[in-house]
Amino acid sequence: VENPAWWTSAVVYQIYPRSFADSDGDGIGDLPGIRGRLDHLADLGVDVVWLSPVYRSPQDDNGYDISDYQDIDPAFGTLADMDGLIADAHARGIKVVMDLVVNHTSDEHPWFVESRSSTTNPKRDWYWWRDAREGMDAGDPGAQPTNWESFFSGPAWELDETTGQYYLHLFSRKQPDLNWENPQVRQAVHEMMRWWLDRGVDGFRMDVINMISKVPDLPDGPPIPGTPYGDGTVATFFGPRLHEFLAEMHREVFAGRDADLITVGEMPGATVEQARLVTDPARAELDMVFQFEHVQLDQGDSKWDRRPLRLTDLKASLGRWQAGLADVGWNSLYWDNHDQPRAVSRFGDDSPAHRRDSATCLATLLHGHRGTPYVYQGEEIGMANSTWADVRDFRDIESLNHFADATARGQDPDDVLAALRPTSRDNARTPVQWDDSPHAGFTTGEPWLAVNPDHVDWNVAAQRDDPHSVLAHHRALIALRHENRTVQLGAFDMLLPDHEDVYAYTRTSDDETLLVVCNVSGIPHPLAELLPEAVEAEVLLGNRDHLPDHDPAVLGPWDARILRTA
Ligand code: ISL
Repeated sequence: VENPAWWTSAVVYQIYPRSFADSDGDGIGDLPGIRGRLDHLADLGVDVVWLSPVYRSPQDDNGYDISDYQDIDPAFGTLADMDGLIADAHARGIKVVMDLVVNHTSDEHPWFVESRSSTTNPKRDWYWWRDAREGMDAGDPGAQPTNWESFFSGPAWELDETTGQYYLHLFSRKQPDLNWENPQVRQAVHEMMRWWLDRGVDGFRMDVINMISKVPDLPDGPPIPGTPYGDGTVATFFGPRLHEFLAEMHREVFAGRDADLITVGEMPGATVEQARLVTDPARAELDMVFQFEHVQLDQGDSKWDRRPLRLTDLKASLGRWQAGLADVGWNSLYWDNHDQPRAVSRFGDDSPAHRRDSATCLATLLHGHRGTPYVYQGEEIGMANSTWADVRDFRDIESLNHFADATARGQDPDDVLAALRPTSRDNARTPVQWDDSPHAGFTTGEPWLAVNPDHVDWNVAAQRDDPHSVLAHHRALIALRHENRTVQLGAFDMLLPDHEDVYAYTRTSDDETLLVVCNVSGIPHPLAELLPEAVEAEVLLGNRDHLPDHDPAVLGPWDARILRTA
């Protein structure tokens, strides 16, 4: 690569502002809270901060339902706070990326308020309005215009009494989908994006951006067994005009300034081939995408049904993405975000004996790949899934809707609760654990979502000066990416594809070969037999080499090493 983009050596840190740091004691994290904790991010060494939405919002989906794209929600602060945050971050060399949620707005956005007011309103066509299914009356069971299920349970259509038509909402009924077929919609979005870039924002993470183009006649989807619904994703994921819309956005918003920016599109259902098109620099669409294959490998029939991850499946998947985007395009690398349960609980082992080592092992495995790593708040200290005694402990609309829906359909509430515990998005959303004080240093008030009781042992303050902490390990991984060109750009080759416990690969550049070897299990494995060249190799970074029982020839439980073999 001649002139690699700056983000090929960058690490991004995701903040979920609601749960990061509360400055005013209302129990909700806010922008001044973030400003007060920027030194933690500078100390970690991240290059970019991505903020989940802070725009004005009724908070039906914690800000992913926006009622004013050009204002800050009072719960988070003001535009002046945002300007101050951008300035403070820039002063530390940290870029700021905003979440761009433009597949849908809030139903309280003035655009939708106008659109719903009459069938002849000039903004009627800014959203997807349809009559009841032919031959049926509006409001009749099954009369929705298509058979699609919303991602948040129930039908994807809501009848609006004002005009007797239905509107489309792939997510909650308070998140109506914008109609990107209408050029006015696209222009309004572009204008808003330019306004933020002019304000100093350094890029966007684009929420479900692969859903903005729909198959225009909105066909029914194939039936989903056991439900009255059909799968609408065939008509809503990667629709016919997606690439056109992204290229147009690039021309209208990013052209001329994109060298300093970073754009990442969240794309559920993305295949390698689609991601390759979207991230091919010659096509000028986006820099990288978030794909979901690797976080669905432990799913059964639905996201509420979990089975153990088979490491061989993970290797096959991540390996295919590494190969597919090797010459063209770029990967983003993540385990955790605000929608996923905590990786250390899900793919690692959060029991006291293995929590530190499995958290550092997973981080090493991920950060060694080619791509841009994303660290989700709390991941850097090994935050784990929380404890949920009762359905009333949850706050997430997806979890609460699922509980109501599944129990209404006759499932045993205890079973539904048991399925929610390891899967709920709220596992990712408990407040950041800054210290061992009653609310973990997150707030002086009552937190909006209970702090994980384990914060007494797992918190930033306890790890900051510990050279072997999960935090210190992340710091080292980030520093290594900054200084090592092979980590940034070296070719990726998977080793031992059939081994059930050991994940190993090389990264190769003209100068050197790095070997990353991770024991993704609590059972020791004979490294001398598996990869003899690893035993004597120079250790760039290990997670267990300080332990008295460490043996270079044996991979201990959750042992992870980055080695230089040539
Ligand atoms: O069900 C899914 C698709 O198969 C999910 O992956 C879903 O599409 C994904 O979680 C989308 O998430 C994003 O958009 C949502 C919001 O609730 C999430 O927090 C956000 O990350 C709606 O804006």
